[in-house]
Order: sequence, then C-alpha cells, then structure tokens
Amino acid sequence: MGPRSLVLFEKAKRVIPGGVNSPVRAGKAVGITPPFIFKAKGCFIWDMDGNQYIDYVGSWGPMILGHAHPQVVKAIEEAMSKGTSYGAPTEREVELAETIVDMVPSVEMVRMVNSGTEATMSAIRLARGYTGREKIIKCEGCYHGHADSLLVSAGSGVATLGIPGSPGVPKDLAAHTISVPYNDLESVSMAFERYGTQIAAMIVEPIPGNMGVILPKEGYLQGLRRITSENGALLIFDEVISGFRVARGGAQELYGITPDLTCLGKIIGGGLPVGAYGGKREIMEHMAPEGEIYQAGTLSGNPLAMAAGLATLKILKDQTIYEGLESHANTLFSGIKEAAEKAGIPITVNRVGSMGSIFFTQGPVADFASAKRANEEQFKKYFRSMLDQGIYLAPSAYEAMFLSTAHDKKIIEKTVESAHRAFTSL
Ligand code: KE4
Repeated sequence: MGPRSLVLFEKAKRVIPGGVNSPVRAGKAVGITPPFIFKAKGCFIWDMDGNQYIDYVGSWGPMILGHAHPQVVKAIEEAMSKGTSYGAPTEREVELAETIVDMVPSVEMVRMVNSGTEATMSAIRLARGYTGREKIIKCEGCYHGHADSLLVSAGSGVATLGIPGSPGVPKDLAAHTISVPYNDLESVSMAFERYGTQIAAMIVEPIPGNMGVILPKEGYLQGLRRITSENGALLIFDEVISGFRVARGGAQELYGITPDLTCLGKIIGGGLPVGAYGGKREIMEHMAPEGEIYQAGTLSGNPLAMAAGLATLKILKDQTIYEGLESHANTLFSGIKEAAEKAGIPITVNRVGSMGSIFFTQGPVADFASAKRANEEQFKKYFRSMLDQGIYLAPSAYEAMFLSTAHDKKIIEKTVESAHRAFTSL
C-alpha cells in the first residue's frame, strides 16, 4: 500500500475504532492496509497515492451507474443550491416514493429512512407490532444490518471477522431470533411447528449477498411464501442489495414472489444515505403518525439523498440497462471461471445479474455452511494479487462483486486477464 494510505491508517486508528467507520473496510481478513480513496469516476477509484483501480465494490452495491454519474451529480448540485435539509416534507420525497411503488411490485406504501439497518430494524418492529408476535426467523449467513435482533449468526462483516454474533445483544432479545440455514424449507417448517403463533415474520435476503452470493434453490422462495402465509407470519424480503440490482423490481420481480414487506437501500440513494421499507398498505398504515408503531429520523427523506436516488432510478427505468449488465456480467464471470480452470484452481461461481462471487471450493455453494468450506487462504492470495494488478474487490470472502454500467468490454477483458494471472500465482 502507498505511503499516504499507511500514514492515514495509523492516524485513523488513533481516533476511529480499527481506523474505519465500518469494520469490513479495514481489510483485516485479507491482511492489508486499506487504500484510502481520494476520488472515483465511472468504474475507477484512485487512492491517496494516485494508484488507479477498477472498482468491483461500488460502495457495496449503490454505484450501479458507476461513480459520479453526470446526471446524478447534477441532480445533487441542483438540490444543494436550495439547502441541504429541512426536516419537513418535500415534493421530491413523494416523487421517490411513487417511483418505488411503481417499480417494486409488492410495495403499495413506503417510508424513507437513512440506511439499510434502519429499514430492516423498522420492518421487524412493524411485523412484531402488526402481528402482536415477538419471534423472528432469519437465515444463517444473511446480514440485515446491525440492529440487535438481526446480529445473530449474521453474514458480511460478522462472518468476515468470524465473530459468533455480537456482545451487547441482550440474551433475552437474541432468544427471539430463530436462525435457520438458507435454502432449507424443512428447517422453516420445523421452526413454525415449534413456535408457530409466536413468530411474527421471516426476514430473508432473497438472493443472499453476505455469505458471498447464493442462489435460491428452485421453489425455495415460493415455499417461504407458502409457509409464512399458512402460519399468519409476514414474509420480509431484505432487498437492500438485490433491489434495483438484479431487476428493476428486484428479486421479487425476478422470481415472481409477493412479500408482505420489502427493505431497500444502497441503489435507491444513488450513493447518498438512504434506506426504505414498504409493502402492503394495510400493514404500512400501522406506522406513526397514521398508526401506533413508532419510527422516526431527522434526515429521513433528505432532499440531497432524494435527488440522487430519483436521478438513479429514473435512469434504471430503461430495461436495456439490465440487458447490458447481464451480458457484461456473464462475460466477466464465465471468463473468470475459464481462467481458474486453465490454472487448475477449483472455484464455484454464483451470479445473478450484475452481482456475483467466486468461492475457492468445488461447490455447489448453496448456504452458509458450504460457503464457509471455501479456501480462505486462496481467497486472500487471490484478493492481494488482484489488488496489486489494480482490481479492487471486497476484502472479504463473504461479499459480492458488483458490476456497473461503467464497466465496459475492455475493462472486463483486463479483469479476466488479471484473474488468470492471480490464479496461476496461487
Ligand atoms: P446499511 O445499514 O449498511 O446501509 O445496510 C445494512 C444491510 C441490510 N441488508 C443487506 C442485505 C445488506 O447487505 C446490508 C449492508 N451490506 C453491507 C455489505 N454487504 C454493507 C457494507 C458494510 O457493512 O460496511
């Protein structure tokens, strides 16, 4: 790592825990000093020492149009000229809500918040308040942000750091969270047999992106919809990653499932802090001030974030964007697969649209247990070789690679060549 990032990381560690404002950024799992970023444009980021990287993190999902997209920047600049926050309703919030309702099949009403964590935390509270029940089901390896009830056998940074859950989550609260393996309908049926009318909801990443990318088995999501409905529990799709990523209407459009509540984030903020939760009107109407379930936020619906989100979603209304992303992502991941085969390295590639990941194991990888069987040492060497070649991947085996509309054919060819060199170095 360049000298400026090294110096900055030492300074950062003196005043910020671990030197970062979100644990997975620290690069602990891959043993690096994280590059401190100076700027980004399109599919590129530059660190403080002037090193250029092709970016496949994309701020962990939001940057589907690439960094500093001109129309998004212009929308933010225009909004900024009228002030940055009012703490009062604005037309743009209504416009973004109407756009989400229009684009996400199951959402009839939506509430803006400032992060994916707030979205899932609020959706869980709504489910508990609406059903009068207290338990929730989540899948091992799925990550839904850091609300206490959801930091139980979580994926993403929790899995990366190999910590079981988190100290500080009261045992009595964690006891209301039932963890089941992803892609295992039998375990969900058993949970309902045992706790039936105590279960308020099941929350699931329909396409998990926090244990690496995992694909739902045939009939799995349909099974979750059936079992939750039969037991009077809500089905909550956490589409913070998959929303507007795998299709305009997210995984629920792709697989034709109607969840009761949907959590969104990342892309809907266009790179600014936004989360949202929404769903059936007769459920959402229980939220204050219309209903009695409370959730609030100083900067919820912030004018700058609404402008960035609206500009992004307006561009994403063009279906050809998803066709282009599908074609480029297919070229990239099949190229990486071939490169590994040529180098004699067994890998599994899981991909849906422009989100995907590779696992250093024969596979199949269909849940957290199989994801954890991947060879982390090989991932670490692969990651470091790619970084040395100017390819910026998530510093964790439990994350996804994201393509943007700014990654063109030439960039993808360079990435595949770099991957081949990385595989042959293992
Ligand atoms: P935020 O609170 O980080 O905006 O969103 C939480 C969240 C909720 N649901 C899903 C499916 C998510 O993936 C996330 C956050 N994702 C992680 C990485 N996969 C954010 C990166 C980080 O924690 O630094």
